[in-house]
Amino acid sequence: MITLALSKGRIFEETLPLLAAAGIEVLEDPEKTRKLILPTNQPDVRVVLVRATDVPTYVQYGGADLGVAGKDVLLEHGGEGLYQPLDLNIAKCRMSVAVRDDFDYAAQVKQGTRIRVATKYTTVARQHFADKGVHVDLIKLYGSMELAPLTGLADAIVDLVSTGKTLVANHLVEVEQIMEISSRLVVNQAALKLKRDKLRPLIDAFAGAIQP
Ligand code: PRT
Ligand code: MG
Repeated sequence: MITLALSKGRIFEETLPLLAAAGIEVLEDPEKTRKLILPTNQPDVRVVLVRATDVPTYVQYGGADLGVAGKDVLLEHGGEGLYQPLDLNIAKCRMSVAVRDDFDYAAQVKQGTRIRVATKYTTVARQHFADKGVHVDLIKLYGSMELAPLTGLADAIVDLVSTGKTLVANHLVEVEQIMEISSRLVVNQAALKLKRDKLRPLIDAFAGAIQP
C-alpha cells in the first residue's frame, strides 16, 4: 500500500492533475465526505487528509509514504527525515512582511525601533529580520495574522500573500517580500528504499506533469 498525505483545499485540488498523470484518480471528494482516508482507482494507493502543517510529520514518521507540503510549512518543520525530490510548482504565493497602511515601516527600521511582529512562521521571520538587522519581538499566532496589526497586538505580520486581496481588505500593505513559495513532494526516506518499485514511477510521473 502507498499512502499519500494531502491537505484539503488548494493543495488537494492542485495535486489532482499530477495524480491523474500517474493514472491515479481519487474516488471521493474531501469537501463532501467526512472520511479521512480516501480510496483511489488503484487498490494499492490511498490518500490521507491531514492539516497542511501536519503533512511533513506524517511523512517523517511513516504515517504516510509521501505527501505534498508548502515550502513555508517545510521550512518551519525543518525537513528532518524527508526526501524532497520535486518542486511541484503548485499552491504558489509569497511570504511577505505587511503593516497597517498608516505605519511607516521604513522610518521605524531606520530609527532602530523594536518592531512587534505576529506570525505563524517564527523560524523564517526570525532569520529574515536577523539578516536585515531589524530588531523584532516575535508573537506566535496560528491563524488570522491580518488581525494583529488592526487590534494593536503587533506592528507587522509575516504571512503568505497570493492575490493581495486579504491585505487590501484589512488596510494592510506589503513592505517586504521574503521569498517565493510553492509546494514540494516529500517522501519518507525508508519508504523510498522499501517501496522503490512503486514510488519511483509515481515520482517520475509527477515530475513529467509539473507545469512551468
Ligand atoms: O487553512 P488551515 O488553517 O487549515 O491551514 P493552512 O492555511 O496551513 O492550509 P491551506 O490549505 O490554506 O494552505 C496550504 C498551503 O497553500 C500553504 O502552506 C501555502 O504553501 C499555500 N498557499 C498558497 C497559501 C496561499 N497561497 C494563501 N494565499 N496558504 C495560505 N494563503 C492565505 C494567506 O495566509 C492569507 O491569509 O490566503 C490569504 C491571502 O490570500 P490573498 O489571495 O488574499 O493574498
Ligand atoms: Mg488556510
